[in-house]
Parts: sequence; structure tokens; C-alpha cells
Amino acid sequence: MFFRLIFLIGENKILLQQRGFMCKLSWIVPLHLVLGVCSLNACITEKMAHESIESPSYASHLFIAQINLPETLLENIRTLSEEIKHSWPDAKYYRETIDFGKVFPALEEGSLFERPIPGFIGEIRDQLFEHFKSQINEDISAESYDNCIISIYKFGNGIAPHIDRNFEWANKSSNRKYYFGESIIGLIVEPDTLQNLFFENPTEGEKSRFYLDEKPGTAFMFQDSLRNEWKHGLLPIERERISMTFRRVIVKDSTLGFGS
Ligand SMILES: O=C(O)CCC(=O)C(=O)O
Ligand SMILES: [Fe+2]
Repeated sequence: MFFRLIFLIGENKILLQQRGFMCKLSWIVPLHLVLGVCSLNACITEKMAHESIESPSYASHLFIAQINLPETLLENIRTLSEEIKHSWPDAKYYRETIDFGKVFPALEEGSLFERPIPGFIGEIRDQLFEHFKSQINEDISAESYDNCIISIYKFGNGIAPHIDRNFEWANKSSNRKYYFGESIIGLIVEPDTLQNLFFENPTEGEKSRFYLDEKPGTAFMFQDSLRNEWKHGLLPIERERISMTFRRVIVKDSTLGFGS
């Protein structure tokens, strides 16, 4: 007879929405097993209550939290000036963004432009950092996240599957003078009624696709394979979706006044 003694050292719950229905993926880490046998068990509860699956490799690279949004957040976002909105009409999927800190469209053009981060956004960033700091695999502080993008999607808008600018991307051309740090933090301010952010693995494509379960205040941090190998994207939405993304800008080349 095979006895297993399992000590639970933690339980991480990842809420995923997969192929239209909700799954609660609750993976449990056994500390050790008698007879020296170790394993990582993953169980999908609710809809797939009795099925046991291998813990997907990306699961340890995605962290999800639910935070309370300040009541004034949406209003504060809506009152931001139209003038600082940037639209992405040439992209396959349209969206509008408002950038703070080191401005993304300027970085893309190879120049540095800083728009001070308003207090209400700085507070959210600090709150998110507190949530995720023990899981972030870099030695950084809340202030390290010096690029904040607010993305505003309207009916039909979305974002094509992509990998955020990373070290590998920057090293492909000398014209690419920056990239974003390893860990990326996202926050759902207002979810759409239909579409959620998805992740998919480029080798398996749609087969591997899974969706975040988005509610107002759903926060997530991703790094490692999910950040550098998997793509994320948003299919054309039904109503409106507002999200915030916090990233750390890393300067590869100081020739354009980025400093060293
Ligand atoms: O809207 C989102 O949740 C994601 C935005 C995004 O992927 C990006 O700005 O790179
Ligand atoms: Fe992205």
C-alpha cells in the first residue's frame, strides 16, 4: 500500500476562464511525500471537479490578486485630458492609450519623454507592488515601474497577440534602444462584457489559449515564460474595457538622451 503524507505549504488560486466557462484552477504544493516521492498536483475544481491535470508550466509565472479600486479611479481616468490620448490606428486592432512616466509612443520613436505620474496612479502602482513584491523575480521597487499605460478599448477594439518589448526584441536591432523589464503588472479597471485578456503559447496557438477572469480590480503580474514566450492579446470587445499596465523601462542605448 502506498501512503502519501502531504503537507500544504501554500495554495495558489488562479482564476481562469477557458473556452467560455469558468474554471477555478487550484494548485496545491505538497512539501514532501513519505518515501521521498515528490509531486506537484493540479486540480481544476468546480466544472472539472474530478479531473486532475499536470500543473501547467506557466502557472508559476502568473499571479492574480483582487484589489479594491478607489471609488474615484474611473472618474479620474475619464477626466484625463483628451489631448494626451494616443491612438493606434495603424495597428491591426485599434485602442487608445494614455501614458505616464516614460511615454511608450515616444520610446518607440527612440526618444525619451516623461509625463509625471499623477498621485492617484502612483498610489495604485504602490498598492499593486505591495501585492506582488514577494513574487516578483527582480530586485526592484514600486518606483521602478516608470511606464504606466492606461488602455481604453471601445466596441470592436482589441490588441493583437504580442510579447511586450523585451531584451530579445531590443537585441534584434541597434535602432531599438529600450525594452521593458521582466515583470509586468496589469490591472482591470473596467472589464468588457464579453472579452478578457488571453495568453497563448506561439507553438500551440489557440489550443493553449486561456483567458483571465476579469472583474474591476483584478490585478495580475506575469514574468518568465508567460512574459517572454507566451503572447497575450484581446479579441475585439463588445462594450468598453479599461486597463492599466505598469512596466519598467530599461535603457539599452544612451545615445538619445536616455541617460545611462
Ligand atoms: O489591456 C490590457 O490588459 C493589456 C495591454 C497590453 O498588453 C499592452 O499594453 O501591452
Ligand atoms: Fe502587452
